[in-house]
Amino acid sequence: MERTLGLIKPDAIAAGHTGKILDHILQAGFRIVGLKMLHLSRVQAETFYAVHRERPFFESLVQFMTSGPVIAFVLEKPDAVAAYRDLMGATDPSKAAPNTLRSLYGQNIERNAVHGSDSLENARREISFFFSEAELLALETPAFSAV
Ligand code: FUP
Repeated sequence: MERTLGLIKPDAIAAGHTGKILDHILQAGFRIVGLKMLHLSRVQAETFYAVHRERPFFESLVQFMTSGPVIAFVLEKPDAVAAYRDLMGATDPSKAAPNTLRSLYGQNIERNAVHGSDSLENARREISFFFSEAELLALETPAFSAV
């Protein structure tokens, strides 16, 4: 079993897509084990995207990510990191496969509706950025047979 960190970004929340995005994720078989809405501060957004600090789009990305609330969630499923990346689609919505979250709800490469961790190592870092252990459900254990 694996966990990954997802965000619904300010553009998708403002456009009223929150319910559809969460339903799409649940229908794809993910278990939501933590969920919260928060408005990122500039320092939080800069820290979250620190790996992109030197990129030309960094300032605009931070402005966008602090322009309204985000919804952060932790998803659980076998191979969750790769499975959720597949569900999201490519970074640029115009290049995302049909019926992916970014193709359905993204506007452009910056305002692309959702985030998902890109590796298991980043998933661990991003989950602990948003959630304490006490805010997450216990790991799902396989149902055991009565016989
Ligand atoms: P992804 O992992 O698909 O979210 O993509 P990246 O880590 O490459 O980029 C992180 C975020 O930076 C994207 F979600 C949106 C933003 N970005 C831009 O605004 N412009 C770009 O050219 C590339 C990324």
